[in-house]
Amino acid sequence: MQQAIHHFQIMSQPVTCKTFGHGQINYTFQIGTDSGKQYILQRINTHVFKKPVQLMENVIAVTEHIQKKVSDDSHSLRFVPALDGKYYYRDERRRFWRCYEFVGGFCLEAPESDADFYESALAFGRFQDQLSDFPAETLHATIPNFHNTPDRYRKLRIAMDEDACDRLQFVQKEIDFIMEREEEAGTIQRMLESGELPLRVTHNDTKLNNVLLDPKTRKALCVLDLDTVMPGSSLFDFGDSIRFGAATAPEDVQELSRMSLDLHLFDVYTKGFLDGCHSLTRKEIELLPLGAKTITLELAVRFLTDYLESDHYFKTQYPDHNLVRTRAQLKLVEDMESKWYRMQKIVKKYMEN
Ligand code: GN1
Ligand code: MG
Repeated sequence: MQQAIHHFQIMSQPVTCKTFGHGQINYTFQIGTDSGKQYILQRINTHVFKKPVQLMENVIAVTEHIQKKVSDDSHSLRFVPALDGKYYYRDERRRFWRCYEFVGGFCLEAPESDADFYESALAFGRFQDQLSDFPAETLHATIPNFHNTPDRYRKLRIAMDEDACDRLQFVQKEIDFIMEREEEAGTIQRMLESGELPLRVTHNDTKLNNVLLDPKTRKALCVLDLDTVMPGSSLFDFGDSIRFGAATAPEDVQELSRMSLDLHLFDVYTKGFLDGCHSLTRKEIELLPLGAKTITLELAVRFLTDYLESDHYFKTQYPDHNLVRTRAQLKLVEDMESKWYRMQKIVKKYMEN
């Protein structure tokens, strides 16, 4: 890694290097230099991201677009070119590196206050807003059909037909629940296809820990981890933050009575997201609750598919882990349904402001 940094156009001498953050996929290092300037050096996990050149094309196009819109350098990522001018360096072992300027800041694993959650909403809302005039169709789909919910149902049906490890017998209740909601679950995808909803640039990993916060003010600086940036619906970015951050229990909680939607946090996030993003259409705002419900149901479908296919996609810690996750997500869907009217009321409140 000390070798890799020398292949980037940094103007000063590297003097320190330590690991940075808690990323599960890429390998991330913070580099200090003799001028005081700091950099982040990352090695991309090419088992997960099989087309790293396309991935970097997406990331660079998106960050350059954002840079034109912000006045402060710390409000967007700034990648450093390699010596050959490309925004990556491939070492002799074909490992794939990239580098960006580090302006300081920290990330949180869980919100410590409403204000933290609000800041993450603001950051993801702004991200959506800054990219509202970006031609989404020019981006590569780094994972095709990632949030195509009907396609996720199709894959579940294949897994049911194959029933590779004889687990179908244990999940009839879950399958019934999922199938009863199939029609509604396809709504957003159908509206994207018909043009009723705009295709936008979406982040696809809108968890709190992907927001860089200012150490002094705790205000959001910018959004990190742009590896899954792809064309998609704003509703799913909103929805995934709710699914993860406004739930009262972890996504793999066993005790289902602990899992519900925290309406207060839903309110906080909705306000932040809309404060940050003024370019959503009326239809998109109206459908925010459906975004939260659909992405939660879709993830349940993905967990259940993986369970039936003997757990090859998501990392599992015990044999029924994916089934436990499925049930927790379905419980959250059920709870959203029971709070549907109140979710819509919250959204309406901000729509009229
Ligand atoms: C995966 O690895 P992580 O936690 O960033 C998954 C997401 C799921 C999430 C559920 C590329 O994300 O879509 O919501 O697990 N990412 C990919 O825990 O499949
Ligand atoms: Mg991630």
